[in-house]
Amino acid sequence: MRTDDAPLIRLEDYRPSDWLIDTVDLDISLHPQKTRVRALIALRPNPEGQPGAPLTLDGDELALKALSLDGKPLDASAFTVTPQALTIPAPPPHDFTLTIETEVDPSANTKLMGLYRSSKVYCTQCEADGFRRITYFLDRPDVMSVYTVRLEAAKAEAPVLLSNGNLVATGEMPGSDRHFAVWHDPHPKPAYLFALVGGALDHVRQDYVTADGQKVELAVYVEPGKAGRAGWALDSLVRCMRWDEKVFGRNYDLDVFNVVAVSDFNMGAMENKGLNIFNDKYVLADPQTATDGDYAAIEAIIAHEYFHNWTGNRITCRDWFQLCLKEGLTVFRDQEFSSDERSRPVKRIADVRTLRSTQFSEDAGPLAHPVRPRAYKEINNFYTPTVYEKGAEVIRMLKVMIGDDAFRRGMDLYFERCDGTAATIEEFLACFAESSGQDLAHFARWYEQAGTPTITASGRYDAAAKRYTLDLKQSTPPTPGQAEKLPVVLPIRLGLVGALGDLPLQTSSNAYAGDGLVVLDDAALSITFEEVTEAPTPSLMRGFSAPARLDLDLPDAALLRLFSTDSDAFNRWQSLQTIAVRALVAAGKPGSNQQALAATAGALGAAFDGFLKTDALADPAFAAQVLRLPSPADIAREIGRDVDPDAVFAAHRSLSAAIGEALLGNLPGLRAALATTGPYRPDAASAGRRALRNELLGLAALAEPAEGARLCEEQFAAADNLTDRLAALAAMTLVPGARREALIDRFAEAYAGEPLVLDKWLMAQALIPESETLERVKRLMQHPAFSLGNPNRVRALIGGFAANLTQFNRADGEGYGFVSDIVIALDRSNPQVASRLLGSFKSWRMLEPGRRRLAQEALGTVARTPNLSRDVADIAERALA
Ligand code: 0A1
Ligand code: ZN
Repeated sequence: MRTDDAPLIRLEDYRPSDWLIDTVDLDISLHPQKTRVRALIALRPNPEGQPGAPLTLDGDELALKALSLDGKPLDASAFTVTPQALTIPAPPPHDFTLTIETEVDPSANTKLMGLYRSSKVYCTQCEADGFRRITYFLDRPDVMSVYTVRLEAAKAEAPVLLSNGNLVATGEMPGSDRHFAVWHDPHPKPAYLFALVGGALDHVRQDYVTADGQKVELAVYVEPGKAGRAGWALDSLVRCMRWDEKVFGRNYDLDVFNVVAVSDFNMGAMENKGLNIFNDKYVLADPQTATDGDYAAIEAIIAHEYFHNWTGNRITCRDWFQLCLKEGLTVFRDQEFSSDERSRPVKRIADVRTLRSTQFSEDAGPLAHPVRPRAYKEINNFYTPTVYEKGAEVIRMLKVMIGDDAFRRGMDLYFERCDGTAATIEEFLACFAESSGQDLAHFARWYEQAGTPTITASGRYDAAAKRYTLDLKQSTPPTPGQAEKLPVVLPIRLGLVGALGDLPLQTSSNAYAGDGLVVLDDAALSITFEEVTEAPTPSLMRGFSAPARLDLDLPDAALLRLFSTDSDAFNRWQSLQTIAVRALVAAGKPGSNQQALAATAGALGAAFDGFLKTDALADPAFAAQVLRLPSPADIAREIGRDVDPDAVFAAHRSLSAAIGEALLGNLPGLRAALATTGPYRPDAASAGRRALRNELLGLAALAEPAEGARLCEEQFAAADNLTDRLAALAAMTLVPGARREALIDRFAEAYAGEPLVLDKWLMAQALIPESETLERVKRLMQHPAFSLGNPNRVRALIGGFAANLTQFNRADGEGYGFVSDIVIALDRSNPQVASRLLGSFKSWRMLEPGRRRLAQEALGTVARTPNLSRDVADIAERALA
């Protein structure tokens, strides 16, 4: 179906289901091409639905083999069936059962939705609407059922058989090579949380006792031979389970918790009840095949999926418009977990970088949508940075607004009141209104209104009266379908910084909530602080207290002062970023004066140099963040219109190289001091040392290419871990020439047979900012390490290229043509991966006219392709609207 024909699904049209399904008994006989599914479902009229309504069950590419009602075959005249739906126009007006037999071909399933095979392992992905590819069902999250699942398979092919809940029986099938396992999940759940796994898998396991004394068997299943790489995921699981007990009072609720890693997966991972299925990229780790970043991501995603057990599974979503109810909240929870396990300021900085690069850019383009969208054609296109990351920011603001205690009481109330239900944002917010006594009606606008607000601030000091007045304004630019914007509630954490640190804050303004918090909930606000004994420097939006842009015109000297004196680590980091952004925005506009950039390079170089000589070694992870400039894509987004990516890149390059030069004298000594000793350890402190050391390597490669290349070779040869080897490769990609090509080849030899490592190798090459890169990427598509059939390979090579600011946006349009051709080809086998790739065009409107026209043409070519999936057609249509 073309998207123009696809119905627009609206939040306001929500109606409860006319029918409910209390229990589901699945009997699934696994076979590579002919898997038989028998579903016995117990239906009941919903007292909240329409009495006597027909029954329509969802399907997707299904083949019905048999159907009976209350055990008796149903006459063909009593129902209609297509691959998409099974309808009984006049069902009995009371409870009844249906037994539905379907046959599915998991080997032919390239969409990786429903039941499919990944490297011979049977697995499922049912969120958002994949269950209907297994059997006809009421595939909507507010229909919650108790599942009993019998799995049967050839013993040799699938010695391991897993499903949700607890294992209740296993056995052999007499006289055959087959065996079975029966799983029962006592917790009612929506179909999207159903899962099964069957295959030859190794595992690591550990016993766990919950805070309330329940014994749980934990296990992580991986491909044969990879159990040695599953330990970190298991260790992370144990830590996040303890953390959820301690911080949110949440205990686990089944006898087993299984995690399975598969190599073909559309997303990161999935929170199926008691049986989380993961992209193996977010499970497998050892020092030789995973970087520090991978270790941190595994820890975070294991936690994310585990935390869904309460925020998502025990309490699920009424409908898909409420997606942020589980996703924003669960991202918030995993961010907090990582902050507690690692460094809170460094985690915050990393998260804000991600938010700005992914969500702010989404909000600024044609795909912008509210945290809770009002309408969609294809829900799979709404697993976005806005729903996830901005959704988490909204929870974070809520906590700041009502305070830690009321937040925890609100969460407790939510768990108590909504447990076992499919809930809404309104029900969630009501718990916090109650726990805090605050009216959250205005705050709720964050869920409805798209776009990134800008806070414009300016300050005035009256020395005679010892008064400091801050004028604050907010505005939000229009987004598709929302031309007019209203003010949102902006919690602004702030301090007034004097020569010796923070000055006391004294004001009679109602907007001051105490504890350094000002709430801007109107279009404008003036707030005066009294008894301010010296001219202060304002430090606003401490900890990035709202997902907004700040427009505050502080001179470089004041920002440099904040860098050395601010008590807020986030704003120390932000101060130097602001200096860099401002200079790069000015220098990145075509025909701009490069003189100012040289002055900034001098100032930043001196600040970095001084910092590195004094306190950088005390917190190398923070220092690495300080040294890492905003990316060229960040600068392009800040410029916002008529962007020439080459000009932005050139400015960025020249600033980075100049800063590198200013640091050269320091480099050898610092790199030596930062070297880690002893065997590789993935902890945050060791990772921080490597991060700073490798940041310096990148600057060296830019400042002094020949010496930088030598350092890369030396580091590559000496390293005992992937983090340092990959950093050497990445730094070397900045230095064109034979030595680079030699290192690229050495890397491929060293990691032949390691697909996840070769993904990084593919991506490093796809990101080379040179005009030969497109040819290189085309060549790499022929490399045995690449396959269009595997989402990780596609994201690494093609997704990497699409993230290459200058090469994707080549002035001749070849980058757009290449990516759009792949989107069209991929759409036939895997629409979800294709549509995500097409999302790379989301910032096309900010480009200069030449590129804008070429990008628009490429999007038009996609949009006009016959038989597009709903996923791709929807993105193309909205991107062009
Ligand atoms: N709920 C998962 C994300 C997810 C969504 C859709 C998927 O199907 C293709 C897979 C995973 C999470 O938040 O982790
Ligand atoms: Zn999630």
